[in-house]
Amino acid sequence: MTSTQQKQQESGPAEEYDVVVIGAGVSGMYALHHLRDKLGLSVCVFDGASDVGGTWWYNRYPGARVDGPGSPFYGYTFSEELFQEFDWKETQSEWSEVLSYLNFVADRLDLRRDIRFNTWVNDARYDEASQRWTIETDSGVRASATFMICAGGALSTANKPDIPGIHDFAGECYHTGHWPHEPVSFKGKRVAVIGTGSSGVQSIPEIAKEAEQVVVLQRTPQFAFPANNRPLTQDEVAEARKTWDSLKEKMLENLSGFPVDPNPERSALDDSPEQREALYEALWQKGGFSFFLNLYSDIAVSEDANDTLASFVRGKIREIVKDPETADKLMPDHFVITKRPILDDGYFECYNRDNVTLVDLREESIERFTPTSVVTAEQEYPIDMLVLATGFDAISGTLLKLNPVGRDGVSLKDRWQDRFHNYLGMTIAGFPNLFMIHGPGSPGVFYNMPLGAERQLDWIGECLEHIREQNLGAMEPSTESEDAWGAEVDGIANATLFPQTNSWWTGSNVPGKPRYFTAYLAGSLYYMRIDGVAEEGYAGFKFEPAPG
Ligand code: NA7
Repeated sequence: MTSTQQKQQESGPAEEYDVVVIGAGVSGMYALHHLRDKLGLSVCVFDGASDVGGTWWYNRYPGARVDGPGSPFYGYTFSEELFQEFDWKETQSEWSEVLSYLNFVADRLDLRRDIRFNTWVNDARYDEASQRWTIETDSGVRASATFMICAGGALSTANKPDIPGIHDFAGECYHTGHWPHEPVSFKGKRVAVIGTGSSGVQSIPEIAKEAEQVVVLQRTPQFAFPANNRPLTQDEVAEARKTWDSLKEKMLENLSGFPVDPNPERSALDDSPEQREALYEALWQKGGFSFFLNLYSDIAVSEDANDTLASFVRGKIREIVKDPETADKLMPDHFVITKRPILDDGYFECYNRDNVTLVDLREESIERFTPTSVVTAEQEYPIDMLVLATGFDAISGTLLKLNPVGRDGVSLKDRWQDRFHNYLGMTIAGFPNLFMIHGPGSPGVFYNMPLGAERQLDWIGECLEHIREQNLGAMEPSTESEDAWGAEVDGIANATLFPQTNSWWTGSNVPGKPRYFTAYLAGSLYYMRIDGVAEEGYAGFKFEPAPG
């Protein structure tokens, strides 16, 4: 008797679907709409949260905003109606506005009737005889489906530091990625923040406005660029609505999935220092993600070109931060943009406040927590609240936490010990009919994420139709095609400076995680590549006929 059959005997029959989707965030929501409403499949989505939104449901910390190229282009493109009818208010929307948008989409597409909220999927197993996945949940619901789509998010499993005494700290303690839904007051409190990635950089200035004292515990100084968030003007919104077709076309053509014209290929070293300075200054003043979309083409590949931008930003930090010692501690020393670029709103400025202290953990490491303080190698800081802005076990962490069990009873943890083996960033040998969205080996966070999810799911939809039309039962890639794909991913990344920096992109933020650059860095070319595979009859995949 297989373990699936055994479980079935123990806890009764499973609900049956064509597709189960894990995660009701941006990707899972589109998966449901596309597969249910467009392809006519029976679909059930599971999510541990009480409503839609994924990342945006969880990340409600003060200052949390879209920090990519912002609204109105952080949204779905498959429906012109959705684009025309939602009123985005700011260029870098706050989490609550993105959540309103996702609620609007869920209402409009009547998604909630097929989503099981407050239901955490804690087991997933493939049965070779029936060619089906069976999932178990913490609410006792069991479901079985031919296909399983893992849309649990690239940034959803919190990375929490294991520091002696941290669990004894008796004050309030929050991780930015699991921020409480009730208001959190910093008034009159001494707050320590660990972490200066996007979440720390966004939240620290907001916390400092209200708290009595803020102690920032910084392990790696970061480059941050002005967000220059502002209200969208009525003219901008009207123009975007009028030119939607051409905007969408641009998004599909653009390497990163945003409606901007491609840059002429130009090295930073082709310009004089004065010309470079003028460009960098203009982009700094403009703010937003335009910095990264309008740069020289070799910033991420040439050390010398990279240094021109890094020096410019270091100069800005020195200009903004009044105390030279604090400015020294804030000087980043990695290649600029090889850690996720951060957009800030008054981050460096907040170190000019009397109530903000910067602790450089490279000089003064954290030794332990007590119930009322954090103790470093230099001194004890009494605190009332601890904010962990310490990021995520990104890209692979959420799927590994589920740890699906595939063919021959092999678990994903076993399969992914040394590397996140996959083909096309969506499929895994030994795990038939399982698809990942924004997983390792895909462009993921290097592409406009809602659009990227749409494009991956459109591809998956066509693949499911192919399987249905050909009366096939299961598909999975060969290990040879995984190896070739891995070499392609590595080849693209290794031509850049990205793998040289420790970051969550390389997995180096989580102890013991395989350290390599997992994203397919060629942006939109990825979608041409996967379309090519489909056109060649799904080259690199093995198919099995449907069961008798
Ligand atoms: P990030 O970008 O991973 O930042 C986490 C921060 O926490 C970063 O400064 C880390 O330092 C720091 N960190 C992590 N663990 C520790 C320990 N143990 N001790 C001290 N400091 C630590 O996560 P975010 O949530 O800010 O942003 C994630 C993404 O969300 C972001 O890139 C956007 O795409 C949206 P490190 O740099 O690793 O030395």
